[in-house]
Amino acid sequence: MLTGCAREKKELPKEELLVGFSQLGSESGWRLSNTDSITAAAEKAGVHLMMNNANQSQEKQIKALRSFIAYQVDVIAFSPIVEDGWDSVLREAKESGIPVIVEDRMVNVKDESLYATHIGSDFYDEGVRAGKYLLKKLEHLGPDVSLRVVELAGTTDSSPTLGRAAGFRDTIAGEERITILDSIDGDFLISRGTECMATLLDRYQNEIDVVYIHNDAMMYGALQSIENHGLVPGKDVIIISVDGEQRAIDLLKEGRINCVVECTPLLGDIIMAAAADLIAGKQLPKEIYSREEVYTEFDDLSKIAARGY
Ligand code: GYE
Repeated sequence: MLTGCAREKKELPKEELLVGFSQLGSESGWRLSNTDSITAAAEKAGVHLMMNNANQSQEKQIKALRSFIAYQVDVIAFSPIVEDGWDSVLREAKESGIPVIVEDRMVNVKDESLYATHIGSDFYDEGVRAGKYLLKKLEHLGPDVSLRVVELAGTTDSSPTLGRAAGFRDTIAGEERITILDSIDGDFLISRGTECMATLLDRYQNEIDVVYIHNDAMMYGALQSIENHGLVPGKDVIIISVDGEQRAIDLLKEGRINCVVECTPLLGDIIMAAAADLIAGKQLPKEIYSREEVYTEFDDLSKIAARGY
């Protein structure tokens, strides 16, 4: 059946590369910028893009990947909503000879040959950067201070949540004056940021010194609840966020948050270049990490360039 509509890949000019991209959803500004970056890069590179948005459903993502396989795209790229559960569909892609680029989030598969490369951020390292900032802050606050932390985590079992949580914990582990009181799954959503922060403030009243938030969207939401509670963000409560959207950098400059760990969504060009390389038969590194910074209240913030997201 399928051979009837098979595309004669070898005869296609390079600019007619067909990439199927499965985006996991639209949960945050970061995600929208990631989608835009990929669309714009495809257009620039003359790549035909088949794009599907799974609206936060792994089932829909798997369906999208299967439809790309049936269509015999040249390359599949996708940002997996969670780490587990991809072995079968990736095996199907491999058996069909379609190389797969894992974009942004990571997969947990038994057989590494099921994907060609992962292009995105080192989430563990992002957690380490957040932890290092907090150790420095503690040092500035003096020897008599101890800090109680609550965490607004992202989607359970997603790789940014796992990495950001682990890197942070490992970094502060040796410091007895820092305690994590609680952690709630806010699903990377602004609305959940508001809700979860309100819950935590009710639960712990004025015991919270630090909020470690896994993305900017939840941070925007949390700020509302902190202010509604009569607290001054950035002063009464130390706030650490991840992503580094322009709006977060502006809040940092205003002193309303204290630290932003950078995580770039602008992956489009590198994805398109990798797709072309794979079709040309080149071997890519298994991990291609973005180079990223951390911005804190201790830095000269006037030098930060416009973010572009
Ligand atoms: O931090 C968050 C988004 O997977 C790195 O997902 C991404 C995360 C990002 O919704 O804002």
